[in-house]
Amino acid sequence: MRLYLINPSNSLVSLVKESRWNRYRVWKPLSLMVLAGLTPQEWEISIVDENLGVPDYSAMPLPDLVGITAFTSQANRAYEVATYFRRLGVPIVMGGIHATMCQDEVMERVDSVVTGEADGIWPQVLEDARHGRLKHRYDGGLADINEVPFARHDLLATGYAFGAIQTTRGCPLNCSFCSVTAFNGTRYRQRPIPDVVRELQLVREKHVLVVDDNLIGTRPEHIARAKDLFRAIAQANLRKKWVAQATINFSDDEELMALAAKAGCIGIFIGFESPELEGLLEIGKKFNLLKGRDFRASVRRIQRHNIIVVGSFIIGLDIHKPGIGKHIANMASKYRVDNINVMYLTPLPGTGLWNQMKSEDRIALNVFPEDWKYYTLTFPVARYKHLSIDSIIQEMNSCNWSFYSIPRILRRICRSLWQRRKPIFSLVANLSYRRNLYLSRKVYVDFNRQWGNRHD
Ligand code: B12
Ligand code: SF4
Repeated sequence: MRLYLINPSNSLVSLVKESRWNRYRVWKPLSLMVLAGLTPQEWEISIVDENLGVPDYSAMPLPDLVGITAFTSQANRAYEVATYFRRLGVPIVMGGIHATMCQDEVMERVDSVVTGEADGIWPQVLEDARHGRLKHRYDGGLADINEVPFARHDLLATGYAFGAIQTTRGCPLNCSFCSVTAFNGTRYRQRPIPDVVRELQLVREKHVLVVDDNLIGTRPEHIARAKDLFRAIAQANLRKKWVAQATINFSDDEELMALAAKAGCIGIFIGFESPELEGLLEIGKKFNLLKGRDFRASVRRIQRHNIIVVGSFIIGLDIHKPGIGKHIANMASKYRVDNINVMYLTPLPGTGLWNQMKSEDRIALNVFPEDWKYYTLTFPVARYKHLSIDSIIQEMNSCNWSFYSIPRILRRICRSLWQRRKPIFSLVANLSYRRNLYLSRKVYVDFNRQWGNRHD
């Protein structure tokens, strides 16, 4: 039995591929590697990541089943792939975040939809497919991740700078713009530490992305577990270098940071989202509100452990007025983060923000499924309170061009040289972001021409 597991190409990545600085920004589709790990041996598996190049499917042997994953922004391409294989009589199963949040839309376009986490249900789906009795819908719910087989790191072994691994799922914080709590639940579930260490040994790349939404969790016992995990990784002496996502609370515990660095942590991605208290309240990111938090001191404490800090911010909150772009760039520079990633406030299906904006008729790009391709967080898809489409794009540009101006990049490189913190890494990351700004100029002109009038 032959199974293709396909990650449909994403418009963002094709943009990214236009620049050679971006080799470090194409990441492995871990979901498909996890599914492959759950697949019985009688299936011959090929994982196709279209972000590395779309293969000539007609030149490949016909599979018995195709499984497709998709973030919302990949939904259109997912349907194209599904249509192609369905015409040839091959059954299609689609799962992942978009299939879960928009199951009715997906059910019309594929043979079978798997909602939720597939770990528990996937073997049954395959068994049903083998006997020609696929159901139209399966629900995996929230999986028990205590005893899942390891992801297949031997498949998709080349073409990426980073490997990928997951150690926890779920987040209790439920920020209004984020899908994680709706999808993975409020309970913070942790994989057994020995499993994580053994799986990490199977990752072939020297550099690894830990995909957890918040590697350190929210409670003292979560932090204790993170410390144990770091100790175990350090002790196993795997010589991996890894990057992960965590809250700013990471900076509050010296032992935690020291252990992370010892275990190979070289970068932390932190969602600052808004420099203003009102902004954080608006999106429900309560834990960033810790009284008296000095972000610059927090960032510096992390950097002292030779860990790079990437800060994520959002433009388009109801409190944002013209000038917000420069303001965010200035605040991020003041915090002295090494890089920023700025996104448009985007109502993703299934989130609190989606419900709110839908009820207020503020979803501007709403011809679905066609418009999903703009839900990359890099296009303004909503009606923003004080910013028109032109002005929000201007704010985004002014934020990025200001933070990634040559003098500011040079200042950051000099600082990392002075502090003996990975100046080359910092240079590559800064130039990669800057190069993308040139590419996105072109994209925004096209976007504006095509869709600007829909925002009014
Ligand atoms: C790692 C990650 C990335 C990596 C991508 C890695 C990749 N190529 O897959 C990077 C950094 C590139 C990235 C980029 C983006 N991301 Co992202 N990302 C994540 C993150 C943190 C983890 C994903 C992961 O690997 N999970 C581990 C695997 C094992 O879990 P899983 O993917 O959920 O898969 C399970 C089930 O979903 C299901 N399943 C999945 N696929 C399939 C397929 C079949 C056939 C079946 C049966 C089951 C099934 O079974 C799996 C096992 O249980 C998630 C948050 C999260 N917790 O999911 C956000 C998340 C998926 N990302 C999100 C977003 C918005 C983006 C961006 C659009 C934003 C941006 N500009 O950065 C881009 C778009 C990239 C793209 N390709 O489209 C949103 C997606 C929301 C949505 N509705 O689409 C999420 C949920 C975060 C959020 N804030 O809400 N991301
Ligand atoms: S943004 Fe981060 S903290 Fe907030 S709900 Fe999503 S994963 Fe949790």
